[in-house]
Amino acid sequence: MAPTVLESFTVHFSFATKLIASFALLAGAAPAFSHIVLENKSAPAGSSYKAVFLVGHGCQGSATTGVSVQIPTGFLGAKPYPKAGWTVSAQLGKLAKPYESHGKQISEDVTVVSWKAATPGAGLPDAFFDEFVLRGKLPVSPGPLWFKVLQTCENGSNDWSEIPASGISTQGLKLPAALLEIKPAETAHHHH
Ligand SMILES: [Cu+2]
Repeated sequence: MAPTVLESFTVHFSFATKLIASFALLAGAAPAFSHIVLENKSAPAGSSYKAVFLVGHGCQGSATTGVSVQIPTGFLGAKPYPKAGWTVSAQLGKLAKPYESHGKQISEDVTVVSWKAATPGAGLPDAFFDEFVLRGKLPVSPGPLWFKVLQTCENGSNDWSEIPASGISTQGLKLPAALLEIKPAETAHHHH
């Protein structure tokens, strides 16, 4: 028996609403995907963390030739992941608050990690996407941790360093820093 008008209307209506919902989702997610953000946006306090910075576009269409990450206070022993075709550097700096590691007093640590396209033309075209990775130890206290990232391009640059005055929403910020939410150690597991 042919479906009644109501049945066929309901089918079409629910399909239409699903379509709109997925567009809204995609539209909502687009900025998050396109800015320089962290792949894993939350992690347990005090844990070892692999920071994967996703670079979704260049500077107004120009290819990315440099990515430089300011290591936030409290992120310890940062080590970059080398990348073929790029030179990588880890700049040491004096720590405001020295810490103890394996019985040794650490007063200097990595404060800036940079990747630079090794040859002209080796940059990341705007049409492509890539990841820049470093690893380190997270602070023991929960809360937001902001990574300021300077993206240099063949033409121009983007300084992803805006941090909201309060809270963690980057809504309305043009060049937000990359956010990592540090969760209290015991609760982190429930969010997988
Ligand atoms: Cu963007």
